[in-house]
Amino acid sequence: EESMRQLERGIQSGTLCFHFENLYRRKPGLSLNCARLPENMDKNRYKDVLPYDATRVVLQGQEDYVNASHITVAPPVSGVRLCYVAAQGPLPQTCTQFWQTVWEQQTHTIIMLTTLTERGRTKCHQYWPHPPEVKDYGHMRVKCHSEECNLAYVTRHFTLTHTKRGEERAVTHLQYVAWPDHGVPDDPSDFLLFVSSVRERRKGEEPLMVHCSAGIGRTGVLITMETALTRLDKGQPVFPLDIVKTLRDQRAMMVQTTCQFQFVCEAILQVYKEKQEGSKAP
Ligand code: PTR
Ligand code: PTR
Repeated sequence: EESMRQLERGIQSGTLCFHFENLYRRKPGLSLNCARLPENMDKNRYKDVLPYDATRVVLQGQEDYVNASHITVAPPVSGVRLCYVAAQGPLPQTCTQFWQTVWEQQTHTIIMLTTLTERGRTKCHQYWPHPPEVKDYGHMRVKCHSEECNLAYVTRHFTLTHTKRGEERAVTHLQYVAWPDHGVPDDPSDFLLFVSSVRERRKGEEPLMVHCSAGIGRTGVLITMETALTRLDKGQPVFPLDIVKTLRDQRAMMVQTTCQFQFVCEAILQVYKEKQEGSKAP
């Protein structure tokens, strides 16, 4: 595969990382006005990580702001689009908006890529109750039924009830715990296993909710990885830099550091090579 040979050369020569560093972090010409309104500033965890007006998730009702962006990746030939909502880790004062987003965007899966604290600093508010408790966030009632851990991630099962409408839905929570911000996952194989369990949750074009602390670094890596694996499965060429550009056109700064980009590129190549070995085996 030509794109994989290019990828390997690009990693070895360092040109891929060079181009990554020269890619714009924010698409020129896109405004951030709603995120910057005085009444919305305390809904942003980081003052420098804001959604574009063009792709922000607009909530129903008067207060329509949440720090979250719609992300859509075009399908490979004969596939469906990959849809996501990329969000910041909720703050104590934005848990209601977070659950409202889950409800209104009709997502049944939340992917969390951060722990609640890292090196003594808060990265995300715990926006769910401990099992078997129930907690209300505005009109959203969340019940946590179960919590199971394996080596790299925690799976939780929630029931989300819209108390005004009396409707309920099952939501699954997958939390990857071995990945500090600005860094890369501790173990690429664990991470790849996690990405495959994420992929198993896909139902057509239903969006997955993905968040970390800022909703750009680790969230960008996960989306780039799932996109690349989906293309590899379909035998389509994979150009990681193009994927990152597509993401940054929808949410600024997706894939935050050069190390993260290098990590994704190497992981893609590793998967490709394992597939090749697999198909050569008798
Ligand atoms: N601080 C981030 C970065 O370095 O890319 C994002 C950012 C970039 C934020 C530019 C604001 C920027 O400028 P302005 O507020 O003038 O649009
Ligand atoms: N201003 C913050 C910082 O640079 O620390 C913003 C920030 C925080 C950016 C975390 C990225 C972060 O990582 P992630 O998107 O993976 O949570």
